[in-house]
Amino acid sequence: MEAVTKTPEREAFYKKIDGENLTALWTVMGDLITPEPRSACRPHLWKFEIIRDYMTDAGKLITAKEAERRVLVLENPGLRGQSRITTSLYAGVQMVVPGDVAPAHRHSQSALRFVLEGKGAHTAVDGERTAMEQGDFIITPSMTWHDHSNETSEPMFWLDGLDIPLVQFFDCSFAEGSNEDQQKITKPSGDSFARYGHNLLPVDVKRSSKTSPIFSYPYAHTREALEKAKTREEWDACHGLKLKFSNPETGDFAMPTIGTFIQLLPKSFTSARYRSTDATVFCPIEGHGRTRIGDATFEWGPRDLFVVPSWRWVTHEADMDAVLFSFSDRPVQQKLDLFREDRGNA
Ligand code: 1HN
Repeated sequence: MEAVTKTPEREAFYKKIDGENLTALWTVMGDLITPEPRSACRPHLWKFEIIRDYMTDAGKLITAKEAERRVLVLENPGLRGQSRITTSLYAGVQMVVPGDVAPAHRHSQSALRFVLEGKGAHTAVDGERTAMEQGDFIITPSMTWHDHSNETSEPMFWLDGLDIPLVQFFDCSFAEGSNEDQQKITKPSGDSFARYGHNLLPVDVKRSSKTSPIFSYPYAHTREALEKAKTREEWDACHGLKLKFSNPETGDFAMPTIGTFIQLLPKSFTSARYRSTDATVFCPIEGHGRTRIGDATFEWGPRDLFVVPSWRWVTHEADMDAVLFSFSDRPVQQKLDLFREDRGNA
């Protein structure tokens, strides 16, 4: 869309209507309706080792209880001050040290955890406690009570992903704290997986939640699925082998607002270029490699975090078998008929 020429009469008119909270569409239309996504979100990589060191400093400054959540927010360099890693999503790295209790609360924002380091700390969701291990993907559905604790002797680190900017956009944030630091445990550990994790569903029970009834997807299972699939050597040119975490009740994404994925890039694989409208946060958990985003190249290893903005060309390269967790707002875009992808010619 062409920019409209300025004339003194037009400028005077704009100034006059401005006082009445009016704007002439023809002065702003080109910024509203762009031929392609034009995002302020920038590609970026955070080294886990650097975050880990700062988190250790944070551990000396504040307890999880006082902080409520001891988290360093990953702020996209193009979106500073907004607690956003992409335009629609929030990400942070959380540390829970031995003896910590991150007190129970609940909110309308949905959260995911992807465990980066440590073994055996617990999160409780909706009356069920689960032990966390590296590579586990754990869901905290909207409005479910959740608290975290660490009774082990090692600090625990995980990636938090939340739909905070989406909820902010729709102005539907609700939150409350609890009088009890830790919620009452009403179900045995592993209950949600035992009920829903075996390709069987209760025949007559209708749940109303759009979030998967499984709240922990243990890495042991995820890794096995990838390893079994690897023997088939059916590599996708753009993604290697990429799977989505799914809700067994619907076959849809595990969470209504955030799509979560796990991906194996085999040793020496270089992907064909790919772009999509869902800006994506990646977290490698095994292996080393590099990702090219537009004309920037990011070298990554286990637990590093990087972000690919909407509609930027991406290629991945793995030096050894690599496993990458990722998440984006794809479920929302697909439901609104907005999602678009481009596989180059692959
Ligand atoms: C939250 O509830 C958690 O429960 C982590 O661990 C990060 C960031 C903003 C708002 C709520 C958690 C959060 C959060």
